[in-house]
Amino acid sequence: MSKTLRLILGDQLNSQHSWYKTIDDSVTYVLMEIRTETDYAQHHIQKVVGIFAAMQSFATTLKSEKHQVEYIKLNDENNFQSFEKNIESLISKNNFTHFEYQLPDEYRVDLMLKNLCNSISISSNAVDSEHFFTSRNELGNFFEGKKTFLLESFYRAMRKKHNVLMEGDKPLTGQWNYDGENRKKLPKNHKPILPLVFDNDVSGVLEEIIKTDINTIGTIDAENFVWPINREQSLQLLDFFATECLHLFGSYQDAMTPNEWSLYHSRISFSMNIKMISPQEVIARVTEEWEKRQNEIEYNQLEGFVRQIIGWREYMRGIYWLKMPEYATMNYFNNQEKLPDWFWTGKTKMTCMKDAIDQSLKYAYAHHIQRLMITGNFALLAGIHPDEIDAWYLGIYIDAFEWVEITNTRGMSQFADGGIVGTKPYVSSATYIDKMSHYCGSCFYKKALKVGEKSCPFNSLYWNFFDQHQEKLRSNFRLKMMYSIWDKMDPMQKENILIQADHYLSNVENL
Ligand code: FAD
Ligand code: DLZ
Repeated sequence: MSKTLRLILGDQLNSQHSWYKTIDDSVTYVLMEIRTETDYAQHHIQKVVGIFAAMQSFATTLKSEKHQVEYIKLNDENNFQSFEKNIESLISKNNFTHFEYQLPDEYRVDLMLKNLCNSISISSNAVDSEHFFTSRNELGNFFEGKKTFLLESFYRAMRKKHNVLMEGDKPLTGQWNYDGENRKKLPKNHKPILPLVFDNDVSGVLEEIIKTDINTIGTIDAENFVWPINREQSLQLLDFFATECLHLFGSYQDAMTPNEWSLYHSRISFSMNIKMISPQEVIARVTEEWEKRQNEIEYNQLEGFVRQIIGWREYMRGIYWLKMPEYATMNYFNNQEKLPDWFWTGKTKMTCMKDAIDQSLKYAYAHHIQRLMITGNFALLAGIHPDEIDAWYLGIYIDAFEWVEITNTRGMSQFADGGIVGTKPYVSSATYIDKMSHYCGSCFYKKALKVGEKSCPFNSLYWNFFDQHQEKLRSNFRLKMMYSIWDKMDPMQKENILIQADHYLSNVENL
């Protein structure tokens, strides 16, 4: 009799997958909590707990639908703590005749599964995960023969191909992109909507993790776990976003303010990345809401959001599969410094950095501009080695999976890919941070000062960055204005700025 074993990875909790359309007693699904996955990064405790809780919930759903499920728990005696060893053991114990898996999103796991299939004695095959709009190679094919990989051209092609916000072959409203309208600061007395949070009791999951020596970061309230752990909650969060946040999403997408951790962002990246909901569902839900409430929801809010999902998210995945494994070693500026210890504690006098790090430790979440223009900006200005920065981002965020983490971190944020993802490095002085946030007013450092012990470190480090990397950056058309300002600056002032930057870089642990 033929017997099939199907592997479900922790980020493949897609109940809508065609695998589950038929109940078949000859098919067994396996999910496993294992040390290779808990230990390849120092994950935030909420990430490990969230993934385990979602895996357990998914297994329960499958069982209730009468699928055969094998769930290997972290501390089970028969857990060999790796995909390969557990699968080999199951095959020999249960006489499976065929092995199947869904294409994983991570290069490391893809390679491991291919090797495993070559080494086992039974037949095997991989199927699509039926989640993304694009296949792994689609972006590579789209840009074939091109030297640059412009998001905008990919985004437009995606809109056309999937008929999203289109009127025939023209963009709805006649304009493709409303990014220019999406850069507002939050008005001083504006009170953002309170985020929808869940109160999942995941203390049982946490207890099992505590029994081990798994090294995690951050804190957790396990009796009131705020993140969605199943499809139903994920859909609720999406609904909350559509009804309560979408109308201001674009406007305040780049805004930052102390103690408000998510503003009008959707916080659905975790649900999407572990596939509890699909990007197609997300697009359909927000479009439906806009169609119903066009008098309340401006089109730029919708377009800004759709661009993140069908544009950036698919684009990053495509770049990942096109450029791995080389991508993981790129270091365009040859940065070598160590990440300051306070990245792990939040103990810094810079209010913006403290706020972004503190909330990351508390919620395993920071929104895009905090990741890009606060922590990422500082790390690049301070010349931190991209490996160190990747390790931090891959660990700390609940939504962090290498395909979308590394392309955002090494690519968009650190320009370590030399300009594959971005056309210029995302760096800024205090001017930008102050323009988009309410951080600077309460800061120990002074946003207007470039030198002196109270000068904002972002200011001198910003000019130091351009000075240091002239050879690589001066010819970049988009940086022409910055170099022209730097060139015209009084030589004495320039020297003082560079001395100040040098001082800060030598004392980076004490900032
Ligand atoms: P929203 O602001 O509500 O956006 C909606 C959705 O759009 C997100 O859920 C996400 O799926 C998608 N999206 C938006 N921007 C991007 C982007 N640049 N790349 C890919 N998808 C995007 N995103 C991750 O999912 N995992 C990561 O590990 C990750 N690491 C990042 C590291 C750095 C340094 C930076 C600058 C960005 C990173 N991002 C990552 C992208 C982005 O910051 C997050 O997707 C977003 O903050 C998640 O919160 P949200 O769901 O509230 O997003
Ligand atoms: C991130 C993660 C963690 C912490 N633990 C597990 C696990 O125990 N079992 C599992 O199947 N998946 C886990 N994951 C998610 C995987 O790392 C992810 O599925 C692969 O990296 C492929 O993207």
